[in-house]
Amino acid sequence: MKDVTYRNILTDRDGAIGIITLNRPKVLNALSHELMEELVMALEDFDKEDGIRVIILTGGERAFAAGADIGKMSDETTISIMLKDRFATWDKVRKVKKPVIAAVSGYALGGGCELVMTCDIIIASESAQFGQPEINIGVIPGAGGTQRLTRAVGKYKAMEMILTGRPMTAYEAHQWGLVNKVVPVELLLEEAKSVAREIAKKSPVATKLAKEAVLKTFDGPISEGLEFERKNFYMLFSSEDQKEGMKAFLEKRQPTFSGR
Ligand code: DAK
Repeated sequence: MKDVTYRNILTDRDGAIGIITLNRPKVLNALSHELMEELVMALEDFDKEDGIRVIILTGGERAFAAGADIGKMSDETTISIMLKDRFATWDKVRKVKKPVIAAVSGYALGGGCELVMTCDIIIASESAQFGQPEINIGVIPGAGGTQRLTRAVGKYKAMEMILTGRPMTAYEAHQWGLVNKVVPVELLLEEAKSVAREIAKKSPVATKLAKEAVLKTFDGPISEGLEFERKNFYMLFSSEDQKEGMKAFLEKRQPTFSGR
């Protein structure tokens, strides 16, 4: 299959493995809409390509992704963000049928952590950090964080992370069941490939159906939860605290929240 030229991601192949690397290092791979559209295009292409059995999604050494692009979100209102319906692109990530392995180094925060959690297996380097810091900028997770993190680590740890905004180290994430394995940074991609190669030897139809069946354990109820989370996320764009929180981040100062 002919590769498209992307501006925000890189794609590569290694035998039956399709590799996608998020590539906006200057902003720690902040997930702009353009990046997400390219990511979905690459995922869908690998999903269709016969020779590819497993997909690896990775980022840079310093950051997998530090979240959605705050600069592009700070002026949104409840209605403007709702009408743009950017979640439609995010929804396509979880429609990929082939197994997707996340190989995570550095920051996986906010939307970055949410993107990781849409993957099927998570391999982390020792430097990885997982967190939902949206509360620090006056909003809440909007791309599945309240639902998937809670299912992965349980109510109490999820509450702590979502309410304090404090991230977990790779080892904590492993201990809490969010990541499958922690490896030294230089072995990250190799470890992800080794798991991918093992899966690639299995029947491709069986792996797809196995993935679909495992996801069924939360697809029904999770869609209601995602809808609920999304409405609350949109609603916060009517608050002064969202404006103040995002503005403060962009101006590199501490926010002052008024509760309005
Ligand atoms: N957005 C935009 N730029 C970002 C960014 C982000 N999320 N994170 C980092 N950057 C930029 C910084 O502004 C800085 O740019 P310059 O000043 O160099 O131009 C550059 O990346 C390097 O960052 P720092 O200088 O801050 O680096 P440090 O090592 O000091 O700190 C950090 C690293 C990761 C602790 C810090 O950058 C940080 O706190 N970043 C923000 C983390 C965060 O709050 N993430 C959650 C964002 S909200 C949606 C889908 C998803 C979402 C929302 C909507 N829809 C489909 C509608 C998700 C929301 C979020 O993720």
